[in-house]
Amino acid sequence: ADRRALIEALPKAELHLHIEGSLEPELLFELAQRNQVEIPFDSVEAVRAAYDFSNLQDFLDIYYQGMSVLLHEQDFYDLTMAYLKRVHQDGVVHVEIFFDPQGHTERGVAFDTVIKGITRALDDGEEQLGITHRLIMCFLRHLDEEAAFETLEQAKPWLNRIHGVGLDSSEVGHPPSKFEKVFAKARAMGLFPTAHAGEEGPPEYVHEALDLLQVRRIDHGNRALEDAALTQRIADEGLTLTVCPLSNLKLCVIDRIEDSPVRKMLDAGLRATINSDDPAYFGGYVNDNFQAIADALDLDREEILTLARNGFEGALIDADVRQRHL
Ligand code: ES4
Ligand code: ZN
Repeated sequence: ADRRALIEALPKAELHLHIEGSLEPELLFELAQRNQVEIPFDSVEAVRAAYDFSNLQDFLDIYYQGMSVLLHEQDFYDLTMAYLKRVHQDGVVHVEIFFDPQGHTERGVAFDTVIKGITRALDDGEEQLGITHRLIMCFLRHLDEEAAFETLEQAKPWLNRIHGVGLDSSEVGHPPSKFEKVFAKARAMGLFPTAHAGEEGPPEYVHEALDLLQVRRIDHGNRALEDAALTQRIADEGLTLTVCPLSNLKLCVIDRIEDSPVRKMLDAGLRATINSDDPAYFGGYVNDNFQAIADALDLDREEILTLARNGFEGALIDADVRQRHL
């Protein structure tokens, strides 16, 4: 009970959040009707019942299907604003949002439609709720590198609004090496590089993300712990890991929250952060993730404070802004 009050009161940053994964069944239903898109569910309850996954791919199939109701700029605005209003209640004051432009351009929705809606909501969220933001554009790793290059090209007029590039979707079989050239170009354009690595994929993929993509943050990173030298390197380089406990549980990356890598990461001196990933699909926003991990690992006050502080230390914000949060 004491823990809950502490978690709720803490100012927090969320660094690993797919905006398309914040599409709640209620809004999915509303947008399906508004846009007259057919979905294979006849109630909000039926949608929720379908959210039972045994691995990452199971989830991704439903996630891409859910996106199909997002067609117009206003839809992306409503999606993003709903997320900001929800996390405002959780005490989140800074968000770094992933978006998957290829999940939309592949369906014929223009890149500009997507980013206009998202950024308009981010601006309104900053003004109305005081939540600061960064936007990170992800490449879908199940698609080829050429498609990623096209996406990077489409992002060019928006570089004042996009701070980083990420790599997501089906990990196994799509190693970071596949995207070495496009990440080099993105870095040369001034974009901060991060990648999902070691969620389902082996430690070797985390090595590749560091060596070939030169990422400065690792999304998930669970399986990096299987390699002691790699773990030491992540600690030495002071890299941030964006861990998602409820996501790991829902996608069967772990069997129980108690098996979350967060305890080992903290003990190894790694900068672990707590995030929700795809909260509409995984059953919880940031505070739910903090609560689950704090209870399961019996975290004390200092450990909870460290996890929250790590979010600001790993954030893509200027030193003076960071200092104000710490
Ligand atoms: C994702 Cl949890 C996760 N892993 C990889 N790609 C993703 N896209 C959205 N959520
Ligand atoms: Zn993710």
